[in-house]
Amino acid sequence: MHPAVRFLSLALLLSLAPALAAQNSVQEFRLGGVARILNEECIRLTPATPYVTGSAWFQNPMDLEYPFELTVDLVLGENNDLGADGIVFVFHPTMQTGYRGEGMGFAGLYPSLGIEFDTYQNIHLGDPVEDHVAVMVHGQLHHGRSLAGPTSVPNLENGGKRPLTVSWSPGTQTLQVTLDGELRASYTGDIIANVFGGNSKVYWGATAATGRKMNFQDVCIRKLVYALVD
Ligand SMILES: [Ca+2]
Ligand SMILES: [Ca+2]
Repeated sequence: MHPAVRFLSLALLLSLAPALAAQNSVQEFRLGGVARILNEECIRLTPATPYVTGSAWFQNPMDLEYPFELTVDLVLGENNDLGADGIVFVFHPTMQTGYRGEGMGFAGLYPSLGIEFDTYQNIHLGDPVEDHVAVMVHGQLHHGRSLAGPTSVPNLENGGKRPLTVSWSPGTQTLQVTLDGELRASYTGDIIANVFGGNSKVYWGATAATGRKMNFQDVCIRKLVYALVD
């Protein structure tokens, strides 16, 4: 879309509904790699081209001392047999993009916590044959090091929007991952101390990549509930 058209339509939207001005928009994300704004709700992390990587990071850091509930839609493309590689929902101290292919833009990010939505079986990483969800640390893709999962899920690559809610309760130290209305992964532990070495302020975002096989892969903003911190 032409930038002027996007500006006009957003301005029109805000004039019609002033309350929406407080909501979050795709403009608040810093894009890396091949990621591009698709429309007012969605960022295309990767197009369906081989060997690319993309990332979208929310520009303000999150403080894990406070609870949050982040709801987005994931779109994992429409190539099932020939599709790859998937999207990772990531927490990391800086806004970087990791390695492509099986790395899904997450590999190499240290320290980090990532929730993967993996659409391609890499046998040497312990991937199940089905699309799957897992909680990973430090950009390590092998499931022998996963904090939770892998949990097999029905085919993710049907072109549709998959609602994802990631929530964190510092009181119970529980991270929960709900996809398509089903709780698919849960991890309880001291993420601040054990993953981030005592640093509670991290950025969050989504990364994705393709390899020899490919898919377009998008993240769309739904509802972000978090504490405003300095
Ligand atoms: Ca994989
Ligand atoms: Ca699939």
